[in-house]
Amino acid sequence: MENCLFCKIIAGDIPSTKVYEDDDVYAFRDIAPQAPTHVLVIPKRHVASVAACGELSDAAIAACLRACGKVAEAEGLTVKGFRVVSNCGDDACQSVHHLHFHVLGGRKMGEQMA
Ligand code: DGP
Repeated sequence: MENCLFCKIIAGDIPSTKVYEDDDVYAFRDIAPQAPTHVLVIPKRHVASVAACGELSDAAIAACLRACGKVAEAEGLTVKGFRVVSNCGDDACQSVHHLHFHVLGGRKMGEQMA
């Protein structure tokens, strides 16, 4: 989608540090990491958020979640654990309106999720 930051990253118009890619998914390091490992997993097809997941195929949604697990495995997070977060809308402070899953790990997370 025009004027979408993450669509530009997928297209290579804005540089990113790629961690994983397949037909449906692109994953790259967050520019402002909030944990020792902080990777963003995004569908290549533009949808705004989890609330718009109905616009994605079941296969594409599954590919995103599968990719979160693959990234966590590749980053060595599966032994001690990791967190997957998707902010959706203003109350959740979503700042980029292209569905994305934060994969966070490498340290003990806070017990509070919000
Ligand atoms: P959220 O607040 O949930 O919408 O998360 C958006 C994330 O996107 C935030 O953690 C910072 C990250 N981000 C914003 N701009 C860029 C960028 O140009 N490159 C990369 N790699 N990450 C970005």
